[in-house]
Parts: sequence; C-alpha cells; structure tokens
Amino acid sequence: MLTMKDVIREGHPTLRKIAEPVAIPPSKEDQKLLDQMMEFLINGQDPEIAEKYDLRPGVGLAAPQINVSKRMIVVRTSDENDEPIEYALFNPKIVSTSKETTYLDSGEGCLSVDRAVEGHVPRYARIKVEGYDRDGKKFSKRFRGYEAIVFQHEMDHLNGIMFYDRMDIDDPYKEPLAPKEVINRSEHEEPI
Ligand code: UDB
Ligand code: ZN
Repeated sequence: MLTMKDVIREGHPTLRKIAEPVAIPPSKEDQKLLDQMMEFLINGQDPEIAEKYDLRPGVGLAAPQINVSKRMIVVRTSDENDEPIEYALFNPKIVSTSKETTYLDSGEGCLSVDRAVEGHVPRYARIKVEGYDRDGKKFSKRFRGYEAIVFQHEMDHLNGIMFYDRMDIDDPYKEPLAPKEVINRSEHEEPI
C-alpha cells in the first residue's frame, strides 16, 4: 500500500515536471497504480487506518506526487449525505472554465508540502473536465465549488505547478473575485 513515505515533498524535481500522457486504453500497470492512488485516499480518510499508518486525510492525489510523471489523478470527496464521490482519471484536462474565480477561505495545503502557506489561491469557480476513466472510457463532467478546486489543484500537479505559485506573494489575501453581485447572480446560472 502507498503511505506518506511514497509521497515526494516540495523540492523534489518531479513535482516541477510536465507529466507524460498515459496510453489509452490504459495498461494493467497504469490501472493498478490508479487503484493504489485511490486506495491511499480511502485509507487516509479512514480515521483508524490513517492513525495506524500515519496518513494525512487526502482529498486528491496526482501521480507525480508519488514520483510517477504520468497524467493520472484521483479525487475523493463526499456528497451532502457523506457518501463518497470518487474520480480516478487518466489524461484529465480542463476544456472550459468560468470567467468567475473563487478560492477556499481556509487556503490550500498539499500532501507534498509540510508547512502552512496562508492566503488565497485563485481558482476558476467552474470547470469542465475531460479525460478517461480507469477502464479507458471517455469521461466528461462539469464541476463547481470544492470539487472544482480539488480538480484544479490536482491537474496543476500534472503541469509542475504548486498551489502557492498561484498566490500573490505581495498580497496573499488579495480578493481575486469579481464583484459580489456577479457572483451571486452566477449562482443561479447554469455553469458554462
Ligand atoms: C489534501 N486535504 O488532500 F475542507 F473533510 C488536503 C491536505 C493537504 C490537508 C491533506 C484537505 O484539504 N482535506 C479536507 C478539506 C476540507 C474538508 C475535509 C478534508 N490536498 C490534496 C493534495 O495535496 N493534492 O495534491 C490539498 C487540497 C487543497 C485544495 C485542494 C486539494
Ligand atoms: Zn497537492
């Protein structure tokens, strides 16, 4: 099983590389790696297993973080009933974005960063993602809110980008948002 020992930390050159596309249909090896990455998130989100193996409760992981420079990501969040929502994708890409930006009030962290970096990380409020699932089937879905932020964070890892690269160094709490009226109105619109 994957543990925090397998997660490389900032300063490792792999985190700054552009990851290579995965062949589709995926090989058994690539499928197995994707499954192991999801298992890592499942284990980390289980308090007993996390405690036993000293895992951080990850919501997303990109293959470069385990020193595999391939375009593979996993995301595991939960719905309003606390039911897990899982995405495991090869070659994910953002095919369209909202103009509106957002950020997590609490800022972002990273499994590959062992320090707190405080401030706003501007993200697109809504994105459309395309890619291939673990069976090599075409995937396409629109995301908003927290899921959209996690996907953008993970896809950044495939392009060698760390969350703090997107922060304003001189003004980490700068408001990257459009005027509030625009945001509120957008809540009632269909995502792009
Ligand atoms: C995370 N987890 O997994 F608001 F139930 C972070 C870590 C770095 C703190 C483990 C996280 O944000 N968990 C979380 C947040 C909530 C409610 C909740 C759990 N990542 C993934 C990562 O580093 N991937 O490369 C960092 C996130 C920051 C924003 C998106 C991803
Ligand atoms: Zn990260």
